Amino acid sequence: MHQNLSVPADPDPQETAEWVEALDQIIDEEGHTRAAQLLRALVDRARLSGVKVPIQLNTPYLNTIPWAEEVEFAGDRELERRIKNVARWNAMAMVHRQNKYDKGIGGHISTYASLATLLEVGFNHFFHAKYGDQPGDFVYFQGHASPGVYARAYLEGRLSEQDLANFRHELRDTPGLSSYPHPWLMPKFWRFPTVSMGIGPINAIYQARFMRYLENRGLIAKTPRKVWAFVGDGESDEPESMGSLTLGSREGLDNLIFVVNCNLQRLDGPVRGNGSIVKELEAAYRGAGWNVIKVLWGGDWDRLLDRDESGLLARRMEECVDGEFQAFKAKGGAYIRKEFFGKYPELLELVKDLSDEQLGRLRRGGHDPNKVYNAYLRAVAHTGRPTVILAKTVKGYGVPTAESRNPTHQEKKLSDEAILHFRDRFEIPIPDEDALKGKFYRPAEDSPEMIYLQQRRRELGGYMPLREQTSPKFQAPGLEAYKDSLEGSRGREVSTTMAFVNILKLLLKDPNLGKLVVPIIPDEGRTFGMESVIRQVGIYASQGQLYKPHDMDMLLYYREARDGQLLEEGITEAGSMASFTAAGTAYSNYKVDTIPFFTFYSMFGFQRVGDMIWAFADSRGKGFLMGGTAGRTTLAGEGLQHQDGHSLVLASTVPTCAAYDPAYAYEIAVIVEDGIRRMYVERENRFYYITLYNEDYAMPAMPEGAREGILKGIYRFKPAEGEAAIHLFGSGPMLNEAVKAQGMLAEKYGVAADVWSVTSYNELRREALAVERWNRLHPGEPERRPYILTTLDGHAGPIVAASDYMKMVPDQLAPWLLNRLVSLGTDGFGRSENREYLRRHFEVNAESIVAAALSKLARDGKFDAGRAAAAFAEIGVDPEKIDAAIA
Ligand SMILES: Cc1ncc(C[n+]2csc(CCOP(=O)(O)OP(=O)(O)O)c2C)c(N)n1
Ligand SMILES: [Mg+2]
Repeated sequence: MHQNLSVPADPDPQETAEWVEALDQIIDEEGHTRAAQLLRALVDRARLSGVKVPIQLNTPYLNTIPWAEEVEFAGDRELERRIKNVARWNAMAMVHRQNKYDKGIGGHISTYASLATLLEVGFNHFFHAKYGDQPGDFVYFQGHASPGVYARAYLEGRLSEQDLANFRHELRDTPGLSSYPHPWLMPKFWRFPTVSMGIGPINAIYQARFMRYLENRGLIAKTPRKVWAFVGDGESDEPESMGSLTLGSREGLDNLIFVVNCNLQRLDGPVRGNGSIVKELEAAYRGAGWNVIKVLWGGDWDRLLDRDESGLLARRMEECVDGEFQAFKAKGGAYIRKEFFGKYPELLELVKDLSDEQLGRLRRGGHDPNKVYNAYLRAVAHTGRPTVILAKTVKGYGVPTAESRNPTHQEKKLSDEAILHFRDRFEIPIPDEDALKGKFYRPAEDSPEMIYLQQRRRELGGYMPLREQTSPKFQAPGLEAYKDSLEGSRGREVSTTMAFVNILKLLLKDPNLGKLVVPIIPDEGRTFGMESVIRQVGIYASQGQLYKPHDMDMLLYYREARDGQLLEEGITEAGSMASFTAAGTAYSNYKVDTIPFFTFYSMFGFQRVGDMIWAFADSRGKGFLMGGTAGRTTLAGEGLQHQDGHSLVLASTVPTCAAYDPAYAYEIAVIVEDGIRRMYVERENRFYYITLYNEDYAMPAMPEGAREGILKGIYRFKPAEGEAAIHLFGSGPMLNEAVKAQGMLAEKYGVAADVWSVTSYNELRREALAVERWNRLHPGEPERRPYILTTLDGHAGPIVAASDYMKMVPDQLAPWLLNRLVSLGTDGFGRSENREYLRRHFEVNAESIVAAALSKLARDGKFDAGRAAAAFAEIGVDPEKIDAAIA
C-alpha cells in the first residue's frame, strides 16, 4: 500500500541506474545500516525541499527475518512435532465425534489446524505461567481455536478424556467443556473471553497498558511479562481489532505481541481474494507505529529463494493475490507448478527437481516452527513498541477434504476416508476402528514426548491457560464513612453526579482502598464535574507531563503524572470499557483488587459497547459502571442521540449486572458501600450499573431504616398524611415529580398518596422471579412472597410508576402487581428541549403523574370520571396530544 503519487515515466534511466548502482555499492561495502542512514538523510532533505516523497509502508512479500539471521531452534523439533500432531488429532477428534453423535452441536476444526504451530511454539518456549512469584504472560486465544487449547491441556493431564468427550455438552451428569473461552463457564481455566470477534484484540491492548499502569503506580512488580493476542485475519476487519492500535505505539507497549493468523480465509471465503491481507495489515500496523514481523514462507522456500538469481521468485510471490494463494493450496502441486511457477520459464526450471507432491508441501511460514520461533524471539526482545507477527498459514491444514477450501470453516465432521488420511498424515498410532470413532490418543506418561512436554511447562512456570481464584485482602469502609452523603445537602442543590463525585473523592482518600480505586473517563470529566478528581489524583501518563499546562497557576489544573490514578481515555467508550475490563478483572489476573469506576454518557454505554460489557460479565468482572447524564428528559437540550431512556432495559439483560436508578446522594452511598463489600469482601461475581443525573436539587437526609429497601430496590420515601388511596413510585429525578404530584393530589383533589423511591426495578424483578421459581418447583410447600409484595403489605390501591426510562422498566413488576400498576416512561426518541417541555412531552412530569393517578382511580370507581377530565384541563394535560412513543 503506498500513497498514490503519480510520478511521470523515467526520463533518464541512465542517471537512475547510476544512483541505484551507488546504493548497491554502499550496501555491499558498508552494509544495510549505513545504506539506511544515507537514504534517511536523503529523504529528510527531499522532504524539507518540498519533494513529495512517496510513503512506502510495505516491505517485500518475504519473511522479515532473513534466513541468514535466524538462530537455531532451541527445542527438540521432532518431539515437538509429535506433540503437535497429537494435539491436532485430539482437537479434530473432539469436534468430529461430537458432531457424529450429536448432529449440529458444532465446533471448529480448520482454525486450530492453521494455528497449531503458532500456539505450540508458544506453549513450549514462550508462554510463562509465572515470573517468580509474579503473574506470568497473558494469552488471548483465538476463541474458536479452543479445541486445540483443550487438546493440549488433555495431554498435560489437566483435562480428562471425559471432559473432551463432553466438549459442548456442558449440562450432562459429567459436564464437559464450553464451546469457547468463557471464564464464567470454566473459571479455573479461561481468563479472557475472545470469541466475539474484535473484543480480544482491543482488550489485549488495554490490558498491556493497564499492566504498565499498575507497574508505574507501584501496585505490581515490574517483570518481563507479555500480553499475547492471537487474532484472525478475518477478525481484523472488526473496528475493535484495529481501532486502538495507536495506543500501543503511543504508550510504547513492548509488553504486547499480536500474532495474526493469516490463513487468508474467514468464514465464507477469502479475506481479501483480490488483494493481500498481509500487505494490508503490514501497512496498517506499520503506519500505526508497530514493529511488524512477517512470517510468510517456510524453510523449504529459503533454498529456492537462494537459488533464484533472477529475483523472479520474489516477484511472483509479490504479484499473486490471496485468492490465487488459496487456490494453490486447495488444488495441490501440479496446479502450483503450472499456475505459480509456470508463469516464468526460469521458475519452472528452478523447481524441476521437485515432484508435484513436494511442491504441494512447500510450507507457509506459520507452519514452520523454526520461523515462528525466530519471530517470537524477536518479538519478545523488541523494545519501545508493540510487535505484530503476520504469520501466513493454511486454513484446515492437514484436513484433506478441507485444506484451503471455502467451506473449510464449517467442516465439523470428516468422512471415514478423510479421518484415516488425517491419522496417517499425523502418525497417530491407533487402529482404524478407533480412529473412525474419533477416539482420543494420549502417549504414555513416560514416553519421551510426554516427559518433554511436562518438562517444558515446568520450566515455564506451570500450565496455561489458568485462571486463578483469589481471596479478599482489604477492609472496605463502612457506611459511617459516607456520612456527608447520608446527611443530605442541607438545602443546597446538587446533582446525583456531583454527589457521586464526592463519594469517589472520599474513596480515593481512603487509607485502605484509596489506591485501588481506578476512575476511568472517556473525555467527559468536565461534563461530570470531575476537574477536582483530576487535580486530586492526576491523570495517568506513562511519560509524565512533558509540558507546562497553560492552566498551571489555577487550582484545578490539568495534571498528568506517571503515577496518576485516573484513566482519561479520550473519546473511546470501547477503549474505556477495555480498561474497565482490565481493572475489573485485576483481582484475578494480578491479584490486585482494583475497583474501577467508569463514568460515561449513559447513552454511549450499553447500546454502544454492549458486547464488551457482556464479555466483562463473562470475565467475572467487578466494578461500577456509572451512567452519567442519564434520563431522556433530565439531560436537557441534547436531543435524540444523547438522551438515554433505555440503558436500564439493556442493563437488565446482563445476568451479573445490578442496575440502580437512584434519586438521592444517600442512595448512591448505600449502593456503593454495599457493592464494594459484596464484590470485594464477599467475593460475589457481580458488578454495578448506576445512573447519574445532572439535575440539581436538594438532597434529603437518609430516612431511618431505608438501607435494606434501597438495596433491594424499593422503600417508602414519603408517606401520605392519613391512609393512602394510591401509591406513587418514582426513580431518579422523577422521584421529585412524584413528590410534587403527591402535594397536588392532596391539595387540589383530596387524594392521599404515598411516595416510594424505586431504586431498582431490575433487582426487584430478579428477586421476584427467583421466589416465583421456588414456588413453582415446590407446590406442596407454603408459598413464599417476593420482596415487592411483602413491602406493599398493608398498602392497597393502585400504583403510578414514573421514571426517566422506558415504561418497560417499571413494567418488569407487572406480573406481581397485576392491574394495580400504571407505568409512565420515556418511550420514543428524545428532543432538544428543556426539562419542563421534555417531561410534558413524555408525560412523566408531576402533572402527568396526577392525571394518571386520577384516571386510574376513576377507572377503579374510586374517583369521579368527569372530575378527572376537568382536572386534566386544570393542570394542562392534553388528552389528544401526540404519543411521545411514536413522535
Ligand atoms: C462479532 C462476531 N461476528 C461473527 C462471528 C462468527 N464467526 C466466528 S469465526 C468467524 C470467521 C473468523 O475468521 P478469521 O478471523 O479469519 O479466523 P480463522 O478461523 O480464519 O482463523 C466468524 C465470522 C463472531 N464469532 N463474532
Ligand atoms: Mg482467517
